Amino acid sequence: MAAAPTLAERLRAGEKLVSAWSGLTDPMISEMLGRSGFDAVTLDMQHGFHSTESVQRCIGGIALSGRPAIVRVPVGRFDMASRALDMGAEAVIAPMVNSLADARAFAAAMKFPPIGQRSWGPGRAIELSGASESGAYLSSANRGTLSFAMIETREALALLDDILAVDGIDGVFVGPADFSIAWSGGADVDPTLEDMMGAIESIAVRAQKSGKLSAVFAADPSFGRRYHEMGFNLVATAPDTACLAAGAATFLALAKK
Ligand code: 3PY
Ligand code: MG
Repeated sequence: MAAAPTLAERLRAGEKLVSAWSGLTDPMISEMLGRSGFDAVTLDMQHGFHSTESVQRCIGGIALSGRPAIVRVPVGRFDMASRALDMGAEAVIAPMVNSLADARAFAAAMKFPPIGQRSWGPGRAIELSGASESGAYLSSANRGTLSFAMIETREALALLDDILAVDGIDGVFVGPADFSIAWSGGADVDPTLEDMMGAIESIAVRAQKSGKLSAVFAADPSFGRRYHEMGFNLVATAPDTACLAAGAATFLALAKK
């Protein structure tokens, strides 16, 4: 039986995918998100509660659901980016990449030589990826795993083409909440701010022109289709906390009806 296509293969083939978003640290929760039909599950270490240990455990839960895991590391934690790959993540998102130095450091942590300086130790990743042996993993990992640099400030937007040109950066990931704070000069936080949607669309268009991928967080899930139509390859939505709250409220309302 042919192996299922990886996240990288599906995105590069032009599929429009949707990832769920996990901030809660129990592996059953991330497994359930994977079983709900999302194309991937993202574990958030920046604002969610995930730790090194919970990422390690939750990647196992997500693997049980047959889905790929993505990890968002905390700001500047490029060491954790390598560890997330070692633990079997298929993609890593680095927040607040606001300089070329950040982008290069992230790429270096994510890619083995000659592109970067990732250090060898992917035991768990080899098991989960189904690679037959070390050499097979080494030769496929640089292309098979994805690095997404977050664009969520005006500095990052100004540097977009340079960030996209960094060897080892596979794509960019827009954070519309932080972007709205930057866009409004600190006056507002509104990830659906209409006034900035043209700028957000231009990020997807420029990524595509440079042959790289683009992704975006949709706080409002009804933006999913719109973002895909703008050209984004991947939309992340459905935080587990919001799913739980919305599901519980629905049950309660129905029980009282
Ligand atoms: C943002 O919208 O700023 C994000 O980082 C999404 O999680
Ligand atoms: Mg952000």
